Amino acid sequence: MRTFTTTVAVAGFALGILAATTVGSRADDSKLEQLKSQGFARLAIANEPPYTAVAADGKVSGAAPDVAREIFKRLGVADVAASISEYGAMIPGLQAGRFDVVTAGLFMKPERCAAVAYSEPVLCDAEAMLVKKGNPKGFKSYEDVAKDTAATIGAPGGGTEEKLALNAGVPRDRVIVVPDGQSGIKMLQDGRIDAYSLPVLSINDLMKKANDPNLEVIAPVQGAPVYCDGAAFNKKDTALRDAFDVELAKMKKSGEFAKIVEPYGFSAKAALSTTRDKLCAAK
Ligand code: 6CS
Repeated sequence: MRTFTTTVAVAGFALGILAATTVGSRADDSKLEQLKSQGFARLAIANEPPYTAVAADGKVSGAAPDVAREIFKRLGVADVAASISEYGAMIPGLQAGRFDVVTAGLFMKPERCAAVAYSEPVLCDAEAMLVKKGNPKGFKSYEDVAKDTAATIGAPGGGTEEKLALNAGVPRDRVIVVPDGQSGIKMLQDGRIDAYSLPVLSINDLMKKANDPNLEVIAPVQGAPVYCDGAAFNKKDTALRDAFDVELAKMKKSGEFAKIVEPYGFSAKAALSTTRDKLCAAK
């Protein structure tokens, strides 16, 4: 009886897997079909130029959305619609179905790679700090901020720089969550933080716009890795991610990828020189 039961159980189990796989792959493929009929893909962005930007008229630009818009167009999805999110809310929002993809410079790290389905690399960058002119506290690394018991550092909530500062030993109460670039500049100018940390290209963009001779850029932050982002998809949408990667690879090969990202200051070569697997395995 037991054999019979086992046999039935095994058969049932195998049928179940087959059905799930079929349904899964059908569901997987239908995500692209759903976006095609929807007419747009919902992007999560942070509005942090040159990675992502929303103009006063609502127009979305920045290297990550521009690459995504072009790839979705090639996949038959006519346009993209973006909503602004804090970095720390992007993955939960993606998992909850509030976005179809995160295209925001969300850097690949093992814990994020476990939570989403990343495309191959798109935008790479080192880390920077904005400080008062003359760098009065002599910051070169996140460890330097940790050692100075009175120092505070601003960083995006749930962002890489917040994590780097905490991991370097800066206590939680000295890592200040900063909602956006303009607030970071203001908090630094008012002396409410001693440093503001973002990736190099974001800090340079803010510095140029602030046009304040009393500020200084420290870049790269010593000891911090060069990170790369990818477009981040829900783990159940790997067929859509794979289709995205096919078009991304073609654009990298043809030079069209470089034509989009390099005017923003990003190096196409940096993205071509690494892979998702390498970045997701990095310690
Ligand atoms: O991936 C991140 O967490 C970081 N990426 C960018 C583009 N800006 C700040 C953020 O912390």
